[in-house]
Amino acid sequence: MAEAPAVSQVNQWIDDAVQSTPIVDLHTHLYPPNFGPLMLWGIDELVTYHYLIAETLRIATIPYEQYWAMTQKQQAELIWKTLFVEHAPISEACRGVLTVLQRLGLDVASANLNQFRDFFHSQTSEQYLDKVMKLANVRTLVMTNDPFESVEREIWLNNPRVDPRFKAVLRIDPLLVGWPRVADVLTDHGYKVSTDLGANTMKEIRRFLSDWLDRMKGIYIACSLPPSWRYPDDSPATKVINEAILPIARERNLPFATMIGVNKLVNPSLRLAGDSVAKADARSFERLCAQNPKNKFLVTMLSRENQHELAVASRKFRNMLLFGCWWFMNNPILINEITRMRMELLGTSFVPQHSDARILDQIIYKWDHSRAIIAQVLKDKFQDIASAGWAITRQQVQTTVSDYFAGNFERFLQWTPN
Ligand code: FIX
Ligand code: ZN
Repeated sequence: MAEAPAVSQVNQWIDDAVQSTPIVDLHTHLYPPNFGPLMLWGIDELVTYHYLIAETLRIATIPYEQYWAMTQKQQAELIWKTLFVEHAPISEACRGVLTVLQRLGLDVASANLNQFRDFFHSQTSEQYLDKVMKLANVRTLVMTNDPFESVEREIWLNNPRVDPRFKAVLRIDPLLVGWPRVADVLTDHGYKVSTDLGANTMKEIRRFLSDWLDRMKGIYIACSLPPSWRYPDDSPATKVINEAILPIARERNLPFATMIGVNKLVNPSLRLAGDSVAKADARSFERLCAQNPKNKFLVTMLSRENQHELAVASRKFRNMLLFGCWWFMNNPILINEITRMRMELLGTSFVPQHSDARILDQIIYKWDHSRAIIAQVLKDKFQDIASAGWAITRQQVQTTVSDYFAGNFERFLQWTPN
């Protein structure tokens, strides 16, 4: 009978694989240095991340407009004083800043914001990108590229060189939830559309999608959807999905990614920090998969209450790939709960995490924190099968981690639904 490896040996294999396997980060808001103002990095960006703005303005109860009138330097100093000096930085978003500083080798205990600033001022964006991707052990950053955002649109219209470590994604929320306003924008951009959503308009929306997928070399089409989203129904969203997005996605064998459950701007005064969450309708997503078997779908949902039914739905539809612990789910307690549930329901066939990083430095902490949790869950799951007599091999551990961190997503991109 084969000698079973010791628990400590298996755990070492897991730690080695989790730390050494490069990641394909399949949803971020990051950009390469030549995208200018869109590439965010450094301590002042880290500290003024919208998660920390929301946490600060609960405590520093200055008028919202007073905060927005500050310079970013002043905003960072207010946030630092409020969340890191006057109070313990124990939230996940605060802890993340500390992890980044620590992994960069800075004197975290000094709590000296200006000293940290000196380090970042000594970096160039190009060298810092290399440093951060190496520290985070991330090999590919999948972007979120919005042709309705004027600064980004201008950059793309000038045919920018895209660092091969970055992959583009066509993000099209206004096409689904922005009617009738989006018709004027499309018209201004040279697409002959009307709010009647007739055949000619659908043809023009397909042309819009094709133009931008070609321009960006987009690897999937993405949107976020509110808790109220239903499919199918008699809304413009269903018509655009059925007559424009899905035909183009099938034609190009691209996934359509739906990120479901965000309540936009429940507090507009917080701007990007003003979004919230509510339970969405997973049945609508199941119908999207069931009624379009020749399409493939990436999916993540924002509400904790949707996670179990979504994992069960994933067992039913191989044309969907479940990914990540999105946004308000991206906290250790929920990453742990959901990753365990997904491993128990889906085994190796899902993508446990994405970073959703908006500031480059964040991939260091978002992946450090998630790697530690994923490793612990794997140790428990492998120990469970070892206890049942299974002979675990190093290769099996490595294959599992490689699938989670890159392989499942990359194979899904290649696969044609049959
Ligand atoms: O819709 C999205 O891509 C969300 O991830 C963002 O809008 C959100 O602000 C975010 O960055 C969450 O982590
Ligand atoms: Zn995002």
